[in-house]
Amino acid sequence: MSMKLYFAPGACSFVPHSLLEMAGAEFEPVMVKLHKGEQNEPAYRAVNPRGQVPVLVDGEHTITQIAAIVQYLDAKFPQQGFLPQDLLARTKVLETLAWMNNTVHPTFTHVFMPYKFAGTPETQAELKSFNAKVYAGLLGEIEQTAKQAAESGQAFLGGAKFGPLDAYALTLLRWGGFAQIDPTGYPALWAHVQKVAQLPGVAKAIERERLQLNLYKAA
Ligand SMILES: N[C@@H](CCC(=O)N[C@@H](CS)C(=O)NCC(=O)O)C(=O)O
Repeated sequence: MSMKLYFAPGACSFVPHSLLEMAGAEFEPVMVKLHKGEQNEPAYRAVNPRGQVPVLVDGEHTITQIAAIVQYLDAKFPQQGFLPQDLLARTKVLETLAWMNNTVHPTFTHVFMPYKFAGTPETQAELKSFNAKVYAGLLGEIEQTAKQAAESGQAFLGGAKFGPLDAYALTLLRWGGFAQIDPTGYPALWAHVQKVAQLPGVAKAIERERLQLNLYKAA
């Protein structure tokens, strides 16, 4: 059965995008231009009524939400070891994945799309500056994870193999550039992200999305 991934360049859909490429999966990448509002058009709402990427379509099945897509791809490509086999190790990876998805990611959304959370320009400006600081602190937590992994000789954030935490960490650190956060201020994470970016499948997803890793520009 053929798969399709609806993605937007630089968005959180990079997580399943890089997993699919790492698995060498056959899939059709379908680009959704969020800046042009394509996610709100009826054609896309028919795919995902919530108007978000990523969406994975596998045959007649449509799956949304990174946490669900990741578990689906892990089961579909077991040889990749995207999630550890060991129950506790797997649970801890899912714990961090949930936190990245339900805490770190929405904090950035308050910086990038403050109009989704407040109506007045003043409140939006306050949301933006306040959450940029919160976001810098949350990236600091991921820095600690990367540091611990490096110090203990663990190749990837979730264990010995590349997985969703590595792809999400790359995405989240990259987003920091939009919030005036210098990625080099997180040395272990920045080193890890640069290493992950060179994995052939990840590099392929980066190339398709035309991503620049360091978006930071000093004010
Ligand atoms: N919890 C969702 C988050 C998805 C999400 O926030 N997607 C963003 C891109 S990173 C999006 O499609 N935004 C479009 C919009 O809000 O208009 C998931 O895991 O898939």
